[in-house]
Amino acid sequence: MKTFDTSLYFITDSNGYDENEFLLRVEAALQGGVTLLQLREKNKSTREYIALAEKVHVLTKQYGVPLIIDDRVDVALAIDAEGVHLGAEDMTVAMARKILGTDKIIGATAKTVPWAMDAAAQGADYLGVGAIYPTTTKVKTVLTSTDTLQEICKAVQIPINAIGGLNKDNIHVLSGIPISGICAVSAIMKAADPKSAAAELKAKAMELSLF
Ligand code: TZP
Ligand code: MG
Repeated sequence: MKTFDTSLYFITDSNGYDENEFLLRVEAALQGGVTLLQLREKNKSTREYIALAEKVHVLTKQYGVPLIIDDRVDVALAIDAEGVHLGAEDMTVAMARKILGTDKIIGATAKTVPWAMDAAAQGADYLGVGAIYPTTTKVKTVLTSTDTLQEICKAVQIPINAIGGLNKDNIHVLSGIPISGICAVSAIMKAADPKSAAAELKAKAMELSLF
């Protein structure tokens, strides 16, 4: 049975950390209450991606948090991750669904209403919409307005998460938009203490009744 909670969706970035420090930060974030975790690696070989994913999966399973693999359906299958996240340059959602079946979580990136509707029609389980703010994370993206985010929420029925430059001091701009959660890389990954950063971000979202 596929159950997932996108409310505090932590996306990792291992750049600048040795493996031990990276895994410690991932575990701290899990202790801080992240509800969904994406392993996002852009420069690793397939074998390295799988090796790291296996280690991260051991941790996520301990905390009962589903693990989503960025870009790579094969890596997700190889380690029996709970899902995959696909962008415009990745395999289509429909093709991934055919390969992964109905039990795996498939997320997609969407920056416009037509794009969101198309991903939902192809069988996506959730959408990441942004970047809401400029981001310091290495990514090919453009800004998405909160108006567009609002329109996407109206247009599709699957959970929608906001992403891009989000932190506890700016998520108030999302108030009143029926998102299901927020995605964060730097606000958690690069925090002095990822555990408290995750917990504080969650507390702020709750205080603002964002979802
Ligand atoms: N897609 C749109 S913005 C982004 C991705 C992967 C990066 C978000 O990172 P941060 O550090 O939370 O701004
Ligand atoms: Mg991608």
